[in-house]
Amino acid sequence: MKSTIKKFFFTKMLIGLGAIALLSGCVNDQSSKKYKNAVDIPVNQEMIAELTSPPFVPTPVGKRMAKKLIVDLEIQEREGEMVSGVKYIYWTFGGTVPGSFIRTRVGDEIEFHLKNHPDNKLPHNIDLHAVNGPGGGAESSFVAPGHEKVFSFKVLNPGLYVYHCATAPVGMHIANGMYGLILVEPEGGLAPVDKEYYIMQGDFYTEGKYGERGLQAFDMQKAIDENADYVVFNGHVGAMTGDNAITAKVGETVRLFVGNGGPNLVSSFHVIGEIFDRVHVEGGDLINDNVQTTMIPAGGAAIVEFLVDVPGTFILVDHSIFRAFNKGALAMLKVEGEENEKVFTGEIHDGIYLPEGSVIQSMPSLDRNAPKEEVKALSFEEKMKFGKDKYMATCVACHQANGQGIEGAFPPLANADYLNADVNRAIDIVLHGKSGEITVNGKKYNSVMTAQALSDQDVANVLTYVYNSWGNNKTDVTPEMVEAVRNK
Ligand code: HEC
Ligand SMILES: [Cu+2]
Repeated sequence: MKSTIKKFFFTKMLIGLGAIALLSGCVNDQSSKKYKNAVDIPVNQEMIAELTSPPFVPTPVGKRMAKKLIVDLEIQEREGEMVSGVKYIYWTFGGTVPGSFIRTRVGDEIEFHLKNHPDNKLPHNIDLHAVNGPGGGAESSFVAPGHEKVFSFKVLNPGLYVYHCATAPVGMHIANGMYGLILVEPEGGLAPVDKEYYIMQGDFYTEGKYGERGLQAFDMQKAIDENADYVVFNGHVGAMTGDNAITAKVGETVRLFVGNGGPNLVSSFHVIGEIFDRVHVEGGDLINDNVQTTMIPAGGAAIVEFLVDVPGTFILVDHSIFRAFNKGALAMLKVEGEENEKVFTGEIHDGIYLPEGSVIQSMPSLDRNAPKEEVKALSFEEKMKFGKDKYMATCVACHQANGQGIEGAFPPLANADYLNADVNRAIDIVLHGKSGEITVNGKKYNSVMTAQALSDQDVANVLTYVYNSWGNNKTDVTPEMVEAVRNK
């Protein structure tokens, strides 16, 4: 009797163990299924991807079979207008900010051609968040002006993904507009809607304040401080207002592909007078219904869908509201159709946020001459130490840790003939910036270094460090020398 019971339990245990083993086998299978399937989806034909400029998106993928999709994207560095009277040099994927919209499906094999226009000054690359692979493609796509790089990847995960440049200094490339969206449709496509649009937020940092006229250079310090002068949809103030507003008719369903390039700020995306019927949270599979404001992280996205019930002008904002009304994060959706007593009446004048009259323009930009620090005599060792700290905080992003620079973009400071030939010229460059063609160690550079907001003592320290490192000529730069150049 006893032994029978024992046997019974023993058998049960075995069955139990077997079941656990079976179950866990099953679970493993399940979790890897999606992934495996996408990898194994066959592609047979080739097709050139349709790319569109914001606010438009390519035609839906829907039910088409997986293909080899050729994406041809050209990087262009070009001048644009941030707001009327304010010029900015944008770095773009495809000539626009955000860059061209790419639309693909799970199972596609993308052959990506990244072209860097010969007139460009800098090398660039692309990191697509839709890629499973090192750097999201960044490592394989680093491309100098006048060159083209080709790499390919299998599209595995559905969703809405950000792409961006990841060339050092990464923050600067993103801040200049190098981001866009790539949509990966699931098997069978997305549910059809009447209108689809592409909108992407970005924050910009300029030497002048909001609205200060003229060509405005990128301001690294403001970017580091996350102190944005402009927060905009689609690259500049007013990109989607007035005549540029997106449109729909009463009763239509609208789908917005919303991205946030950053580089710094998180968006609280909201449409005044509308409720999002459906939000694909963070651009993924999770659906949230009846949402007022959805969070779009920097380097993230969301898909929002809603039916427009009444005519009117609907205002799209970052609900961090000073950004909307004082920094540009405002767009418009104009809905036409049957009048209705309960209409939302948007008595918004186009351009209320424009600089004319609405912004104090008399603010001076960073006054680099004003606060002259007390000149303390530092020992050579102290100058080297403080100089190195300053170098690592200020210059390293471009000239690199050992002063080697980046060929084609940032000239070397290590063993540099240009630097060693003329110390006053070097001081002048740090104080006032430098642009135009120069030749350093036999290689040509034609780019822009912005003026560095440093005190005379800091300039002396950092240059003493540079001159006494990496095989340079050991010049000891004093604050008096810097002051003399500053007063010239
Ligand atoms: C945002 C990128 C950037 C930063 C930051 C930067 N530079 Fe430069 N620098 C450049 C570029 C680009 C040039 C070449 C400009 C041109 O082509 O006319 C340059 C040129 C120079 C030159 C002359 C060329 C040479 O190789 O000797 C010196 C000297 C120099 N920088 C020093 C510095 C020092 C010191 C710092 C930090 C205090 C600094 N730079 C910070 C981008 C930068
Ligand atoms: Cu770039």
